[in-house]
Amino acid sequence: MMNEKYYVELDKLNKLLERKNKKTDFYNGIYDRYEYPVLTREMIPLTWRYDLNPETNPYFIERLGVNAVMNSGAIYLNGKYYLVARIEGNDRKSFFGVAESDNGVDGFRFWDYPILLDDVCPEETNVYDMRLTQHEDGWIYGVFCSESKDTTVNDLSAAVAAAGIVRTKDLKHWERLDNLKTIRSPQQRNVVLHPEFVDGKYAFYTRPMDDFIETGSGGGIGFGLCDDIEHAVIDEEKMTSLRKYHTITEAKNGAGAPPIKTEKGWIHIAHGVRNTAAGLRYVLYAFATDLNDPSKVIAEPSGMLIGPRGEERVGDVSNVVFTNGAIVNENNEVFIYYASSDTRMHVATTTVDRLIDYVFNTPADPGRSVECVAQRCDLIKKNLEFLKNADK
Ligand code: M1P
Repeated sequence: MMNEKYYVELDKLNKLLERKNKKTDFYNGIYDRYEYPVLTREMIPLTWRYDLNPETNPYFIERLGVNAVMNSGAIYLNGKYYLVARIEGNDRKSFFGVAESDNGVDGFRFWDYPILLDDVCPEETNVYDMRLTQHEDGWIYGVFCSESKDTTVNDLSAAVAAAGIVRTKDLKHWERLDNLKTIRSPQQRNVVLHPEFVDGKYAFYTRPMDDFIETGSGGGIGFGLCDDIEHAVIDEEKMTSLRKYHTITEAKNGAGAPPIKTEKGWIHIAHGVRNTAAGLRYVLYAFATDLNDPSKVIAEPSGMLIGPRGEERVGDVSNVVFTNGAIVNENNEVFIYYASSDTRMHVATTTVDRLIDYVFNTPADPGRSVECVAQRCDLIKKNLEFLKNADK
C-alpha cells in the first residue's frame, strides 16, 4: 500500500505540471515575461526524491531533496522544446536532467532519469551550467563547468573551474570528450561552442579567469579556435564583448546561450555582473557579432536586456538572472530561458525581428552621465517635436 502522502504530493506535482503559463502585463516592446517559472524544485519527479516503498520509508520522508533547478541549456528538436537543467541537490552537488515541453512556456516534464555522465574525471566534484550547441558537424554538444578542488593551495574552499565537453545525437546517450584546455587562461567558466566552423575549426566563446570567482586580468568574453573537438586546445583567446568600467559588466561578464544567427549578425545573450553594497548583481545583456567573424562585436545596445524583477530578486544567490540557453523555432519566435537568483527557471519570449531591432537600433552606452543625459534629451526633443506635429 502506498503511503497516502504520496498521492497528496503527486497531486500537487501534477497541478504544477499542468498549470498554464500566461504572459504578464510587463511591457517594453522587446520581450514578454511570464507569470510562472517554467521549472522549480517542486517540479522534480517524486521518484527522484522519495523512497516510495512504505517498508523502507514508513514516514514518507524525502530522502534525496532538491534545492534548486536553474541555469539550463536549451534546444529545439523535432518540434519539442528541451531544457537540460542544472539541478542542485540538497547536498550542493549539481547534475543535469532533461525536461521536455510541447510549447516552450509550460508543461516541462523531466524524463525518468537525470543524465549520468561517464565518470572519467576522478578529480571532478561538481558539474553545472550546460550550454547546448547544435553544431553543423551533426552532433549536439554540451559544454559545462567542471569544478574540482584546488589542491595546490592550503584553502578548503579553493576550486578550479574548467570547461567539460560532451556530445550526443538524442540527449539520451552522451559521450564525454576531453575538457577544454586554454593555454593562456588558468580557469574557464561560461564557455560556449559556436554552432558553425570558423576557418574550418571549432570555435569557442570563453571566459578567461585568473581565479575561481574573480576574473582578474580576464578582460571579458574571449574567443578561440581549435582543430580537434575530441581533445580541444585553444592557444590564443581574443576578446569579444569587453568588461567596462561603470557598466553592467564591470565586475565580470560571460557568454550565455549559443549565438542566434540572423541576417544582420550573430546575436548573443550574455550576462554582466557589477558589484554593489548588497553583493554581485547579475543581469542579461545582448550584443551582435559579425557573420563572417563571430569574434568581432558590431553592435552592443546600452545596458541590460533582462534584470531580476519581483520574486526573481530573491533566492539562494539573490539579485541574479543568468542564461545559458535560448531557442528559435520555425516561426522565428525566440524563447530566452533564464534562471533567477540561482533558484528557478523562467522564460521570456520575443522574435528574431524584435531582437534584431533591439540590438541594432538601441543606442550604445556613451559611458558618462553627461553624455547619457544628452542622449536622452535628444530622444525627448525628437519625441516632443513628433508629438507636436502629430497633434496637428
Ligand atoms: O551565482 C551566480 C552565477 O555565478 C557564476 O557565474 P560567473 O562565473 O559569471 O560568476 C556561475 O557559477 C553561475 O552558475 C551562477 O548562476
